[in-house]
Amino acid sequence: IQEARQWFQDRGSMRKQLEQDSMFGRYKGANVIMIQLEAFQNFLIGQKVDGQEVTPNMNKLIGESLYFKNFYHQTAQGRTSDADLAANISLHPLPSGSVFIRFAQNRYDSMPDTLKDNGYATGAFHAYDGGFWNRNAMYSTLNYDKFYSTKSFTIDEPLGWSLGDRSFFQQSVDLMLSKQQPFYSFMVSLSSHHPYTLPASVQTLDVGEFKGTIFGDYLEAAHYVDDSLGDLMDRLKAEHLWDKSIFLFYGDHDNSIKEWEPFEKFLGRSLTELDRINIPKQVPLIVHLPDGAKAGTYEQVGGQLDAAPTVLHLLGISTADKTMAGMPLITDKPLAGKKVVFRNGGYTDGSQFYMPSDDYIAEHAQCLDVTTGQQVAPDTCKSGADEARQELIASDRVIEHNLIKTFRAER
Ligand code: GP9
Repeated sequence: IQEARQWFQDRGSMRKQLEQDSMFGRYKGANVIMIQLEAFQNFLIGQKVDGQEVTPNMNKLIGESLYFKNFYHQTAQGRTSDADLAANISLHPLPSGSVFIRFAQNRYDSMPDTLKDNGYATGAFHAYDGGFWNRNAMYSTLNYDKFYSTKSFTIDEPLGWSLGDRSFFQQSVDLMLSKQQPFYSFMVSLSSHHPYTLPASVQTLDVGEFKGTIFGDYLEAAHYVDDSLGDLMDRLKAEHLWDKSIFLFYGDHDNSIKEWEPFEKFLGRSLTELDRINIPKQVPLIVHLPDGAKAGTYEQVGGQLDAAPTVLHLLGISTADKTMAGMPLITDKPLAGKKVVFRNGGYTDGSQFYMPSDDYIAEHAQCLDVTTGQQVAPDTCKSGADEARQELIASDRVIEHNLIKTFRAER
């Protein structure tokens, strides 16, 4: 308990120091609209297929937003629920199972709970069975005012597992409009779920040589999601919410397509060792600030655990005493030495990338220099790997022993 307490106190002190930063509290009182996009990987951004942009709306948004191109998902077996845990609770998933299912009764220092304490109306939106990934129980633990599951939506655009994202986003805005401001709305999309087959009526991209393949279907689904997101942004502008809200989205996890050939064809090059690590792990993080400030493409590494600390930093809500493992990414200066830690014990700090052996990526552990893409002496990654292990141990202890309850009792 003492070790875990100390680890999180140290992390909280690091965040405390950043409260001097000019971005801390710059958007105090803004609404927050955060979207978790199903299986949405970073390699799609800015790419074309047969001359057509796959993500035209996102590409355009990047011109007026912060785009983190070295942003990683940190999920494990709990997939979508792990991404939600990482982004809203800033703790790591466990080595097995889903925290949403195994530890839904714990206390957590979550973004919805923290925002509610600060006067926000909070809502989670996902047009599917509320029991999936145990969301009903977990969202009640996280203290959302309301979880809008499939029962709250009219299925007027049946697609894939449920309601199409286009209608899902629009109906979610209808629901948001009935809320007091400021609000926090967390939306979880679904239309780009494996195996990605959408009806011909919504396939508007000519995927050429990928037609009839799962990779081609994935591109179609991504294009549909991008288009739905474009409609959502137009609607938020029309409703005068756009310039009153921090709007951000990230991908939840990889697309489970475990062959490299279509990626190589799509990207028009053979993949390096580093590509094979990065492609399945990188998801986009795009953040639009109410005044469009700080637009640009950022090299700073980050991961899903950084989402909640980033948003709370912008709102000027201290996370110094929160049991969160992430760090704010939107600050005056890039964070020196910032690491993204993965559930398998791997990490990257933007200079090195350490990956333990993995059936899919490589047979042996790899310690790569990110600039050259070359293997370096394994010892180069040793201290980083030790720190990654400490972070995972601290996070696991908190979850497995419900330590936030203990820590809160001590406050
Ligand atoms: C279902 C959705 C899918 O509610 O979140 O989760 P996944 O299968 O991607 O983990």
